[in-house]
Amino acid sequence: MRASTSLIALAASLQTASAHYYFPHLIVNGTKTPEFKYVRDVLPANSTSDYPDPVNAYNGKEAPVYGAFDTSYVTDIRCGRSAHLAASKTLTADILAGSEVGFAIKTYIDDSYNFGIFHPGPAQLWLSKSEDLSTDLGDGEWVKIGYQGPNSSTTWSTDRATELFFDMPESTPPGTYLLRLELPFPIKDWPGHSQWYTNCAHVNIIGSGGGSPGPSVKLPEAYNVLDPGINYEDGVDYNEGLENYKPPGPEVWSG
Ligand SMILES: [Cu+2]
Repeated sequence: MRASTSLIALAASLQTASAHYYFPHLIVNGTKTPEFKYVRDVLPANSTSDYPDPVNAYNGKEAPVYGAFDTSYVTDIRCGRSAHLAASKTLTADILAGSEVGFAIKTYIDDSYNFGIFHPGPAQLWLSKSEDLSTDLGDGEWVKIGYQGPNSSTTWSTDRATELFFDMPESTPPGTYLLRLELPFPIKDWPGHSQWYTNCAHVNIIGSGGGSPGPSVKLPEAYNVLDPGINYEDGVDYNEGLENYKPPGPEVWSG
């Protein structure tokens, strides 16, 4: 009994320390594409000096970026840690407007430590039109095109998911875009410590267009540490009052 109890405790601590996650696989036409082929590669947290959690022994690519939107590493919130450095080597995937597009998870060690998305929170998908993906810093206009929030007052639709799927709006104007997946892990009464799991793919949208995507915002300027979607308001918490949860950012444009 004793051994199994400590094994459970060990598993729980590993889960907390090491089983963070990232989303290096774009899913197009039902096919999971190779790691960081169409998604911008990111730097591991232990490669940067300003990472605010030096006690975490597992500071790889899966480690979150923290939502202190006023610091020097703030651009990491857009596409992941130093992802702009990988812009020129990231390939661009063709996506048919109106089709389903997805992202698949990866965790730090291997799939036996894959607990899926275990930090409760929403998933949001964003597009930013890009003239040149190889140099784009993500500092243009962003439009939210997808949202997966709570599915009851106590649970999240993203809970334990290993793949997330969205519809690319049918009237999206054709062209090249940054496609950004974002999973904030909101926090309560600890501004600046929300955790952000974000990755960006390079995509070329094909279709007849005709839509006018909007409203658009700049990221992370559209965010505030005290936004109730990031820092829970009274009555809302990880697993309660979720019927009142409002995600950060503008409303979804669905084409
Ligand atoms: Cu965590």
